[in-house]
Amino acid sequence: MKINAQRLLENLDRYAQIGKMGETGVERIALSKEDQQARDLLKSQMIEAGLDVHVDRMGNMIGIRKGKQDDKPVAFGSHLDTVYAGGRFDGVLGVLAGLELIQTLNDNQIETDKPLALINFTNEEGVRFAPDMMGSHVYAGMADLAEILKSPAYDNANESVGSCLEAIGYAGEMDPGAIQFDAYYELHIEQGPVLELEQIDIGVVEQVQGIYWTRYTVKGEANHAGTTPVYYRKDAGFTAAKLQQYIGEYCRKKEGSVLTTIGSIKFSPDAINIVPDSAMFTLDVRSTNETLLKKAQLEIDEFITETVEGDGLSFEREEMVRFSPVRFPLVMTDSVQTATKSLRLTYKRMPSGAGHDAQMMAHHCPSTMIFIPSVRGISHNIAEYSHDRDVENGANVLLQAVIGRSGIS
Ligand code: HGY
Ligand code: MN
Ligand code: MN
Repeated sequence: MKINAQRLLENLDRYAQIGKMGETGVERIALSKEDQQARDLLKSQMIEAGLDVHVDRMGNMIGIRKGKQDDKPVAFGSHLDTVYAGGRFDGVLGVLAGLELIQTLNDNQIETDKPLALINFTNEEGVRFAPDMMGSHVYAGMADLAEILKSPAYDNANESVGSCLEAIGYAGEMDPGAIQFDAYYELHIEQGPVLELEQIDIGVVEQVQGIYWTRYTVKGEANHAGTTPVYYRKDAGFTAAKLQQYIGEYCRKKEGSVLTTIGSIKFSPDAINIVPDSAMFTLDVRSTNETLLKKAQLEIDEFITETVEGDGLSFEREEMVRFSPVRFPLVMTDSVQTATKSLRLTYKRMPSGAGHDAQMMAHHCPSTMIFIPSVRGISHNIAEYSHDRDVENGANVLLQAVIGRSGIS
């Protein structure tokens, strides 16, 4: 039994129109009206595929397909939201390949032993509301729902996760975590260059990097760019530049064992002729090794304190995310490997550099991921692309892994 590749590719095209940016890009920020449109389309397709649709208080969407046994469902899915100026595969591939899996079983009138669950998790990207992997984080019981619903948008303190969920009509009734899953599979693009460079069909994902997100605000004193002598300046921008230099060099010295990124920096008052009085920047630190992750965070914080105070300035520090590295259980990674070999596809056991909902679901049930190659390793970019044959291969591996786990008797 194979999936209907044409139907899946057409569906990917359909969702790529929702939040379309340029020729190939998609911008569908969590809890935006574009997210709402994609959710509405998914809900109608879930109902059409005969699923019982549940929406929990985090806005996570869960479509249940009954099985012969009244057992914990085998779950699979990912997320429909994207980053700013994102691509047409990140997240949505896992959700639509999951829908295609259901449609293929329907076409073949097959009822699995265990029930199945297709999931769209809320706000995986975390680009407007922290933390990322928000919906799965709460579903796995790792964060307090009330607290998360109060999370304000980075760009508008008057908008919260809760108020936006209400506004788009996805503030559900079910408590997150109410449905206990047997296992969770996530098909996703690799978002890196490895599979393409090594000409390998499938990534069997063994572990996911830990992620620390921290926001710093260096505080100086606004002053006139033309009248203020350098010795008199408290230039938050100049001090922040020293920190950027250190942080950029830090990961270049670690040869990939630790990655450090400043993805956003904002000066205020942000004017050409004013010495900035504040420089706010975000720090993203990642490693598969929790000791290295903690050490990097510590060393960077020490440097920030020393440099800012040495320049006579001060700073604020806000911890946004502290996710540990996760290793998936052998029973799950082997099930993906078996499914891949049954389809005569090549595979590589590998880590994930990106965070994913599976990283959170690993705290709820046995979980794992399936990667397909990303062209030129590009992602979080409108040029993100994966070939049709890789999309088809990934969806067929997902189908075989899930029916292997759920059983067909
Ligand atoms: O940040 C990440 O790794 C994911 O794309 N949210
Ligand atoms: Mn993703
Ligand atoms: Mn992403």
